[in-house]
Amino acid sequence: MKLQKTIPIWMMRQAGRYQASYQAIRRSHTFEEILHNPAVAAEVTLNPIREFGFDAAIIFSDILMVAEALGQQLTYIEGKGPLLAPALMAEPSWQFQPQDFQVESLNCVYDAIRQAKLGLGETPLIGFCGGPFTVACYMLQGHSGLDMRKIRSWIREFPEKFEQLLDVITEASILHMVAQVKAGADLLQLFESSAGQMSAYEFSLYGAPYLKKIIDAVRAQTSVKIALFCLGIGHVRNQVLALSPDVVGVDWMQDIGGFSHDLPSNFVIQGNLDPLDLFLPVEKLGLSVSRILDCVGKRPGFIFNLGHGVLPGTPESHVKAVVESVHAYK
Ligand code: 1CP
Repeated sequence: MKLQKTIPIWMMRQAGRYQASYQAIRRSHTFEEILHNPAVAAEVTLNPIREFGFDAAIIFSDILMVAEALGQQLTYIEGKGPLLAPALMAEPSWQFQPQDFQVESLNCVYDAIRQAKLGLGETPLIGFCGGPFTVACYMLQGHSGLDMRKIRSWIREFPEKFEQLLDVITEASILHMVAQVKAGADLLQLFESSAGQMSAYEFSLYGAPYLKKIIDAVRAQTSVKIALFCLGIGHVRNQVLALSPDVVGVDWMQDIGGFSHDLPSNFVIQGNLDPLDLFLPVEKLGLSVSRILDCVGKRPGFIFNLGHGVLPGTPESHVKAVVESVHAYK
């Protein structure tokens, strides 16, 4: 791994729709084709490193690949987002067992990791999966724009069924994370993007125990560092720390200085530029970057990132400007 003289920076969703190179590839490949084609997925993974000089790559894949491997059909509807069919809320008779997940069904991801590694040299590659709660919400509703009132009402009606679903996703995620490491992933990240949609109590039932199971099982089988990103970490911060991830993702809503002050130094912090700030004029964007660096730039291990993913339409020149100013920080 690269010896870091500057603050490392990568961006969640750094490969995607804001890039001209990604748009060009999408003119000849659907999203699903890229997910299943290791050579193209590897290319898409490498492009942000070549174009912007990020310090880590994240494998081009999706958290919903686990749902697909469990038997739902994943399609991407232009202008709408991902679709999983059949939606579990509409299919009361579904039953999943852990043995429904065959890790080989995600070989395309592991092959993409192997191919991406060949082009990365010293730059580390991040493997990932979704938090079980987040993946389960998509599986239940079947499409993006989660209606959490509806989903949470369903969970209240069928808590045991929901726990059974979380168990199956958790077991699949453990196998998937370990397989990504075996294929060459240097670090892992868990994306619990719906954490902020749960009460602290719901997180203690449906978030923390399953995330813990994944972190503990992956730790028992590999030695890679694990980052945990919870969108809306504020009200569940202590529960997240109790899971002892190596790296704590801080979302864009949080006061990163306050976070750093409260967090023991054995936790590495990652975050938390507001993705919307990337649309600001470059000078103002620079102020947002400095505000973060002034708070946590000297914290050992700090990793600069966004507080959620890069948005479509983000100017590429602004992404480049952020990478350069983080690397220039002394
Ligand atoms: O070509 C296209 O238009 C497809 C858009 C797209 C892309 C580029 C989707 C559909 N997924 C991805 C790739 C992706 N998704 C990556 C790898 C690329 C990278 O990070 O550089 C990763 C890590 C994800 C993770 C992901 N997918 C999350 C967790 C992170 C987050 O943003 O909160 C979630 C919630 C998804 C579901 C999903 N897949 C795609 C979209 C548009 C969404 C979000 C749907 C929604 O907003 O509800």
